[in-house]
Amino acid sequence: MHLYGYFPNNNHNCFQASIYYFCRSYQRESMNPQRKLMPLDEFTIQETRKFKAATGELSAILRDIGLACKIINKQVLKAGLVDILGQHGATNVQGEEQQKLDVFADETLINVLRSSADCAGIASEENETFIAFDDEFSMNSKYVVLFDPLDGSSNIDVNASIGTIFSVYKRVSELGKPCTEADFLQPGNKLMAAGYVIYGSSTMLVYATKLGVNGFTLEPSIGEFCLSHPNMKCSEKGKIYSINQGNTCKFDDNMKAFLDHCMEDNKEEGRPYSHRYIGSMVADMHRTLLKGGIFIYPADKKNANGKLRLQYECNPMSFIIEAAGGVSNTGKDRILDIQPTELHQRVPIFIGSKNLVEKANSYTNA
Ligand code: AHM
Repeated sequence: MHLYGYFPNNNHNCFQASIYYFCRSYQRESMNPQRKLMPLDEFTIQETRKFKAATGELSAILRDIGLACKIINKQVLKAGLVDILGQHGATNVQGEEQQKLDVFADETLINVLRSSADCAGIASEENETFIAFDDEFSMNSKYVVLFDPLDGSSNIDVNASIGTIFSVYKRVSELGKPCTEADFLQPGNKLMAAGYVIYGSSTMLVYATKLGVNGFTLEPSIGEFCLSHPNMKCSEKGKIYSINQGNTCKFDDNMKAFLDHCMEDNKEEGRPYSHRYIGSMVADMHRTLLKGGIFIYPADKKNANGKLRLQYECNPMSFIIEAAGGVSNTGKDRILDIQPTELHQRVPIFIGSKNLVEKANSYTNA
């Protein structure tokens, strides 16, 4: 197309022409009243209408989580500018150093959910025990929320993507009373919804229910998460493996044999596979969901149960990946069928495209 024709005088250079053309088309798009943006809230309300008995409480919780994550996002974006980076000085229940943004994210989610009328209590990776909200509205709420407020926080200082992971259970304790630990120790197969927010080159909220997985990109000009990735599917056949390969010396022989398989030259099977590892589960899982592949955090000689937490990381991600057609297990057992016995328990995880998880399992179960 000859862009010069768009200008009153024909002596602009190509760069100016591209900018002009971009602005014109952006203006046309954004001012077009026919253009339909589907905000998160509207989408969840429409989904709720598919169930006769639905009360809208789950939609309200997703809206609250979305709101808290927009506040966290604002702070994550500012992190390089203000003195908010670095260690907070305290350690969490896993003995890890907390960073200031972890604390901010944790408090933001707790405060937003506490003041909403739809959440009976929360459990957070950053806190030793759960919190039961004891006001009248909360005690009559059906749902509890679990979250890892800022996963992959060691990546904050290097400006790599980090995220918030959340999950929602229907409580099993009596309504009208404070929620109990049993509400938070339910297996993943009882989840009502789970999702994550990735704070990356754009900010996205991805959440799953049994109806499927949908992704929403934060549109900064209106401050809304808008549907951008409807009905997400995890490819059945992946070609990317994601693991902290620096730990190989601690892996058992079966695990090492699977890694050798990934690195082997085999043209018919498209190997060697590509290796990608950010060290931020949300970022590694987001890529796995969009492009296929396998993410592994296995048991090793030092950690018999791996590193990642069942309730805050593995269950929500497994629920999302299974809802998108993928597979998730410990190398042997389905993650979602594990009965948790404690709030902060860890499990090994093999998660992603069917072909790769099954192949890895053929090694781990050999
Ligand atoms: P965090 O809770 O301290 O952020 O740790 C969780 C993170 C995950 O996001 C990531 O997959 C994993 O730890 C990386 O661990 P490693 O550095 O051992 O590879």
